[in-house]
Amino acid sequence: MAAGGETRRGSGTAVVTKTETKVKRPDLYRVLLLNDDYTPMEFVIHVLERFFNKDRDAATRIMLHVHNNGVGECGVFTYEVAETKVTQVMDFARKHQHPLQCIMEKK
Ligand code: TYC
Repeated sequence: MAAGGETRRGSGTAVVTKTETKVKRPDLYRVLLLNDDYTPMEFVIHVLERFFNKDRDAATRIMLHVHNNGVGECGVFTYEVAETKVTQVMDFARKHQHPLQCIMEKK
């Protein structure tokens, strides 16, 4: 019982109420990078290091996976964090005039 209340009654009895505590796991979203023919491999590795905190090895593996398979996962986040990552990557790619695409999808 997380919270309760007691209502006194005239006859000396009481009604005890209970508030249920429900755990709600947040919805999770995958952030994905899409392959294209023009964005330099080195730029994609840098994006993965800078915005997804990957070390050089992990960043290189993910970049090559995207290059070879067309799409790959950078990380899994709650909605607001995923949205922020997508915006950061898209702004950074646009600033450097690369066509790199970053999207999110519900898990
Ligand atoms: N295919 C790109 C190239 O050959 C590299 C690349 C990898 C681009 C991953 C985008 O999400 C990407 N230069």
